Amino acid sequence: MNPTRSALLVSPPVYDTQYWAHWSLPYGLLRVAAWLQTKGYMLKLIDCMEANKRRTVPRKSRKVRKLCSTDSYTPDSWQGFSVAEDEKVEFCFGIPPEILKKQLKEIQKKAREAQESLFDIQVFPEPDEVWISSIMTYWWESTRDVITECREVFPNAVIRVGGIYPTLAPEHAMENLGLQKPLHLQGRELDPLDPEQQHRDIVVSATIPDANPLPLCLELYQEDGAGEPELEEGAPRKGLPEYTILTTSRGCPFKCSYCAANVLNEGRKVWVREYNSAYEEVKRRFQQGIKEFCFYEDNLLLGKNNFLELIRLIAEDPDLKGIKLHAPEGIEVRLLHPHVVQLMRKAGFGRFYFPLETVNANMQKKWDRTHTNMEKFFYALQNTVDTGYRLRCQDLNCFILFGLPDEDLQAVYDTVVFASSRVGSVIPMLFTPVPNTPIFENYRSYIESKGFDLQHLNGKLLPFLDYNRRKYKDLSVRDYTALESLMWRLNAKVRQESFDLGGTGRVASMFREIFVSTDRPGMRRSPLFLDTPNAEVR
Ligand code: B12
Repeated sequence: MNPTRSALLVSPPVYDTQYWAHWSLPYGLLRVAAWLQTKGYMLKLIDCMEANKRRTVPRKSRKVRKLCSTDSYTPDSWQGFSVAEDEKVEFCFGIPPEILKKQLKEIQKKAREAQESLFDIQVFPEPDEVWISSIMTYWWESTRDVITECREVFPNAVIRVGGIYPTLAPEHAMENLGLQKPLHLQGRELDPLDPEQQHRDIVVSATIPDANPLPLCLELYQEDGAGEPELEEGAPRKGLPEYTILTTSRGCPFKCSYCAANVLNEGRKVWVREYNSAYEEVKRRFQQGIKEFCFYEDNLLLGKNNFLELIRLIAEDPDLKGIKLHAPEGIEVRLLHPHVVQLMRKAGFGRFYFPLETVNANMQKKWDRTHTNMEKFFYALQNTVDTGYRLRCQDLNCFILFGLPDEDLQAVYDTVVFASSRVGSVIPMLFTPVPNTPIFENYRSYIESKGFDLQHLNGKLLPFLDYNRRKYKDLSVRDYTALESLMWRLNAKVRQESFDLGGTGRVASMFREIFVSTDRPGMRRSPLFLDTPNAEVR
């Protein structure tokens, strides 16, 4: 018989130039927690990215990174410091490692006090294991720093690292995280009760199949408030987050050249979570005061019938009145048929995000986006408008992808102008090359020639700027800043009701200046250097 094991779960901070904390629950780890509970584990969570009521996280300047480069430095003082045009400040978002260390020591102190106490008090002990979820590959350094701190405070604990980074770059994780002779296992091979595994550090790739259908263990946030009455009517029970994440399907049969879905899910198969179990989770959480549910999936509508059954149950349930559903990841336009959109509206989806990405058919083809085209985009748009979503408001939004190697900058401008004339907001997505994807492999020699490690391959650091200079000789950071700025200016129409291209307003004249002043978009004369407004930044 195995004695009860204890595991400390950690969601690391994020080192990045920007972070969007609106939906940042570590839902993979919370699902793993539910699974470990079925194995009898005693658990404690430290979520370094836990957001406040305004859904933001604290940030602290960390270093200055030069764009498209491996160079970085820390200024003597941040007071009055401003970056050069080709630099960005990298922040530590969330709880920084040095504060985490204090929290770990506090856990240790309480555990030791409890051990020495004559009374039998239930306190989380010094953990046997530390389980760390690691998401973006270019955030790997904070995982390393969390491991360093955990190791220092709990030298006897073994460490498990899982999530997207260890799935897409397992060799990198094995070598760079400071683990001790780690095992590398697939999620399906992981057995927490196996004595052999219990004594080793482990890097885990891919998902843990038995964990995937489980509800998130949000109770780990409740430690100090569990069982207390509700604070105000309808508010989540003390300690519970205001929203939760649902994953009702995984995987995608398509193989867009920049996407890692096939690697994350070990192939092109689509897995669905049975709709009744998701419905039960929604009902239970709603009764506890959680009103917002966000779907994070590889391709939401692929498990169509299952998804439709779930939202039909939600739409028809009078007890779920007032529920808000979100899908901030982008929905495949091909599958947005009229009955699907109608049901989604009835169930509580307030906004749509279309992954338009580009209007250029050649680029679509080059990225192997075989399942989408402009006709399908118009189809989805029409269906949402017919269902009552408003065209010119933030009801309908589009992602635009740019910063890719060999991109056609004219096509990016065309896409921005086109999308902005059709939907409420255009959301700039600076391209991030993801290890283990076809695009990454195609440009590997350039990436290696620059000496880039994973942290340099963050889209916001423009890793392909130098590459694209082969085509646009005088391309500069300024051109990308201008492009992003243009998108925000065009989005201003959502807040200011309308944007008249021929108007005398600042946005309109800036816009004309760009288009009139250049015959190609890698233009030099852009004056668009205003602060970007506080909007969604991905
Ligand atoms: C949610 C999401 C987003 C959100 C992020 C929200 C946020 N605030 O963090 C939004 C929409 C903003 C977003 C944006 C982007 N994203 Co994104 N996104 C995702 C998505 C759908 C889920 C990520 C996530 O949190 N997963 C949680 C995981 C870990 O949970 P899980 O799968 O249930 O976990 C299982 C296993 O991993 C394992 N496990 C998990 N943790 C642990 C821990 C231990 C110890 C163990 C043993 C096991 C384990 O067990 C679990 C149960 O089986 C993934 C695709 C995907 N399917 O994962 C893409 C993905 C991570 N995104 C990606 C990209 C490229 C981007 C963008 C950079 C797009 C761009 N511009 O090019 C942007 C930039 C984001 C940024 N802030 O820098 C890429 C990869 C990026 C990378 N290099 O790592 C992915 C993989 C998409 C893809 N298919 O290629 N994204």
